[in-house]
Order: sequence, then structure tokens, then C-alpha cells
Amino acid sequence: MKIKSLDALQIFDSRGNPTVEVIATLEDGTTGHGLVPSGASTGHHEALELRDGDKSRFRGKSVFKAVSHVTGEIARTAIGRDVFDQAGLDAALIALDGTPGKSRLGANAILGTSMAVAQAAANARRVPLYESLGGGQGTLLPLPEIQIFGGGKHAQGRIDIQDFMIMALTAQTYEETLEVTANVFHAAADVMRERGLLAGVADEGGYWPMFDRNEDVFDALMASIERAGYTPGHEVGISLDIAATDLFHEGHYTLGLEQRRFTSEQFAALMIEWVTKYPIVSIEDPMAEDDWAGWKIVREAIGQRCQLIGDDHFTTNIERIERGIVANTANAVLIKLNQIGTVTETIAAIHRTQAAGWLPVVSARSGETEDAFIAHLAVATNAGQLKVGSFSRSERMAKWNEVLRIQRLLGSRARFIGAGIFASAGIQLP
Ligand code: 2PG
Ligand code: MG
Repeated sequence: MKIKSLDALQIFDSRGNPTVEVIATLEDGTTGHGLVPSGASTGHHEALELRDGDKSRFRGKSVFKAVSHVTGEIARTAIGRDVFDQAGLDAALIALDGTPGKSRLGANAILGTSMAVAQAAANARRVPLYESLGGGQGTLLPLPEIQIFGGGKHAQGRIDIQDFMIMALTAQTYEETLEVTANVFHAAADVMRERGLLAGVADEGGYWPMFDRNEDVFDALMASIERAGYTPGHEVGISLDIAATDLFHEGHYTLGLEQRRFTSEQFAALMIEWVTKYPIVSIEDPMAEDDWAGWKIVREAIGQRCQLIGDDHFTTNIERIERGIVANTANAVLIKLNQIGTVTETIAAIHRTQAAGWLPVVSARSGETEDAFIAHLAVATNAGQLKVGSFSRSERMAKWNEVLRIQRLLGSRARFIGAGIFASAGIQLP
């Protein structure tokens, strides 16, 4: 089955910023859409998101050039190719671009095409996307990591730490993880209201962080977990994304809210102290992207008892993941399609992570769309974990809900191991 045409348009993400949608049409009329997400706390090693930079239009953020690359050069390369040869198409797009960071055509143009073709292939096979992407091997429903408070760049720097999330540790089913989360999410609103701190939500749907100190969030989070009827550290664990790259300037880490400054060793010590003090089961980007020595300190101290996820540290880039595996800097990898820019490279990054005995965590971006591709990607690859932001706003709920639908489609083939995924990477939660 051949690709007959590619079309593209500028659409808008959950922050109201322009992004790319690609529509692939096959010779029998089957179509597939690819909607590209966009980050705010981006790593320097990510593939390039091409924006026009014309300040008179969409504050410089329009993506008309990327759109025209899809309908021009990219279409000429893709048309006539076999829709089922995703690897061949993605390799051809990488070669056509010719730069290491997909900066000529734009990773948004390339990824939109790659996703649209993957979806068209599933539609042509008349199977769900997870089935098509995973060759029928994907059956594991993910354990969600769900945000309760959003900070950092997703809350205009109101507090320094970016994501305060929960994980339902004793849930026996995917539905139960959502029930636990819904209870904690709504209890958190009650707690914030009573404290006079309720002020809407941040970019990913978690509560706006009206706190005086970063550590005050732990108190509010534990109170919310307890209010919902659970014991922190037993039914519900805390998960953080420090997004430490954003806190690292000129060789030092800074918590601006408290006007505290740290060396790498001191900041690593703070991360280790928090894991000792609070029921934290997972930390993403505890150290800045290129602070390999800092990562090693944290990994050696707490890597046996806590998931340590590299996001900016790895940028879904297999070369950086390889280097991390050799240096033993983490035990998990955040997986974001648009950090690397093709479906094939993303799946290869997941497989490399799994082959090392590490854990992949499939993730949304802070700027999202209504597309639920990542829910299928998580199941297709048996990744075991999914991070989509909070438990409000439809661009987030679209993904959580899609997993429910996938579960229905899988029927008795669906598997759920929940927090059992940690043990599979040798992580023993205390
Ligand atoms: C992250 C993501 C999602 P962004 O840091 O993990 O929370 O944020 O998309 O802004 O990089
Ligand atoms: Mg992150």
C-alpha cells in the first residue's frame, strides 16, 4: 500500500501556540493524522522545533515553514513509498534533512509526517495503532504518573520544582490507578481551598503552586493523599520532575523562591535528603542535563530504591542513552517523540532502554494536542509507565481515557503489573 499524498496545516496546541498537523493519504483513500506536541522546559540536545521567528505573526511562533516543508520536499520523498515500511520512510526523512538535530526541515515537520504515516498504516491494516506499532506484541497497560501540582516553566516560575506527581503503588488495575488519582486530585483542591491557596491550574492541569517554599508542596501533597483516605508511601507514592536543567546557571543550581544557591554536590545531597525524608518513588531530572558527575552521585546513593529518570539528560537520543548506561547515571528514560523526531528512533530508544534493564516512561509535552498517539505507543512497546501531566483538561484526559479504550480492545490479553515494574529494573521501593 503506497502513500499517495501528504498535506499539512498549522493547528494550535493546549497553550494556544501554533503547531503542525500532517495528514497522510494512501492510494486506497485511507488517511492518518499526526499532531505534534511542544515542550517548554526543553533540553539543549533535543531535535529542533522549527518556528518562523517572525515577531509580527503569532509572537514569532508560527510554523508555516515547517508546514511548507511537509507539503514540498517531504511529500516528494514520501509519496510512492510503502506505508508499512516505517523504518525506511523515517531513514529517508533523516537523510533528506541531513543535519544531526533535524534543524533544516524541522523535527516538527518530520515527526508530524512520521506519526501520520504510522497512523495511516494502522488504519490500512484495520487494527488499532498500538497493535500496528507493536506488531501485536504490546499488551501491558501503563502505570500512570499523574501531576497534582505544576510548577517551574509550566507555572511561570512561581515555584522552582516543575512537577509534583503521584503514583498509585498498590493499585491492581489501570482503572484503580485512575480512581486513586481522581480522589487525590480532588482532595488536593479541598486542601488548597481551605488554605486559601486555590488559584486555578498550571500548563499541564495540576494546581497552580501558591507556595512560599518548594518543600511546602510536600506537606500539601501528603495532606491531599491522606484526605483522600490513603497512606503516603503505601497506596500512593510521590514522584517529582525537578527539571533541574532550568535551575542550573553558570555552574550552580538555584532555588529562586528561597534564594538558595547550591554546588552540584550540594544539590545532589538535597535530592538524596528529600528521598530519605518523603515517600518519593521516582525523580526525573534531579540534576542538569550535562551534569554527569552530579547524576552519578544521585544514582549511587538512591538508585536502588528510587526510579531516576533522565529527560533533558537523554532527550530520547539513543547515543545519550548509551552513554548513560555505560556511566550508570540513571535507571529510567523519559520518552518523548518530538525530542528525537521520528517514530522509529523513538521506539529504538525504548528498546535500548529495556535491553539495559532500565525503565522507559512514555511522556507527553507541556504543550499538547487532542492526539492520543502516546497512549498507543506506551502499550505497543510494553513500556509500563505513562506520564501525561495532570487529571484535568482534555488534552491530558484524552490520553488517560485512550488507555481505557485500549484495555477494552485488548480484552483478556491486557496485562497490568502496576508498581511491579520497578522490581523488574531492580528498584526496591522502601
Ligand atoms: C517534562 C515535560 C512534561 P516539557 O519536562 O517532562 O512535563 O515538560 O514538555 O515542557 O518539556
Ligand atoms: Mg521533564
